Amino acid sequence: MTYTTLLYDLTGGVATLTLNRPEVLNAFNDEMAAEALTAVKTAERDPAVRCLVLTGAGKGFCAGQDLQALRARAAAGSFRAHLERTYNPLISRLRALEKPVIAQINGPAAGAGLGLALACDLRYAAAGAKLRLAFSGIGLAPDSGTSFFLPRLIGPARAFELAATNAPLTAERALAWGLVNGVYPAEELAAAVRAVAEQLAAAPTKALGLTKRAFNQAAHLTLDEALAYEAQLQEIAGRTADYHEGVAAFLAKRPPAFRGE
Ligand code: T3D
Repeated sequence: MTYTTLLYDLTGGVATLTLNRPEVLNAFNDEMAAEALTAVKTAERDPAVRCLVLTGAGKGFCAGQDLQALRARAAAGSFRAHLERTYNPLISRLRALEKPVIAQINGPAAGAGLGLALACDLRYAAAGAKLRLAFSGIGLAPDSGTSFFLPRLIGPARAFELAATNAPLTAERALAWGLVNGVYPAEELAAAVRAVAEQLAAAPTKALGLTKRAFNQAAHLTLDEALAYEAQLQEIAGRTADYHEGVAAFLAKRPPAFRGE
């Protein structure tokens, strides 16, 4: 598959999707949204992919919707139709992807770009990187899953404050609030993320996928429902080759060699 607005690399079980419109801080046009969805589906289908990293080319992670493109289509179509065609399937597919997904936030993340990062399982940011909801800055309401993820991650009061004031959230404060998992000097970020990604790519992929499924479901289950669902998922995990390898390795006092099967 050839992409024009992003780069896609697969090395050592880690797929890296790099948004590649650096002149606009990797803001989304429709083509990039479509290509990002294709790349996520490719990572989903390819058994060689055992971890996915999302990042941006140049100085930014992703500045959200390209505002030039937004203005150009303002007369033509509804927001609703656009969101249903672009960001909604992307965010939804990313969240449902049963492999670990890491956001490598190398610079500003705003609007739908922040939504993209929030839909990932782990977030690591460059020191000084700024996160901004951005929607109220242009008179819009939150979309791209930000209204779902942000209050759950940092609480409704902090989330509303960010949404209403459009204040930037620094990577350092995001770390203190539990929104990102780590902050590194910009020049060390890629190596730090790569180390985590390689560790996850060597993990029992199916078990991690089921972990995501469990966490996603648990958000709207009662305890008893969650317990029943866990038992159901464990039945699936217990039939994987990696489960047998994990137990065998433990008993043989050797490190497990998980194959993601
Ligand atoms: O139906 C629908 O599509 C609705 C969907 C909405 C989803 C959304 O994402 S809405 C939110 C859209 N995004 C924004 O409003 C963010 C706008 N950008 C910013 O607020 C700032 O650029 C940042 C906080 C992201 C970064 O600030 P800073 O100071 O680091 O960079 P900058 O100088 O503002 O931007 C650098 C360049 O990127 C600049 O171009 P230039 O002057 O060098 O030629 C700037 O215009 C361009 N740029 C940044 N963001 C966008 C953009 N160009 C187009 N669209 C952008 N979103």
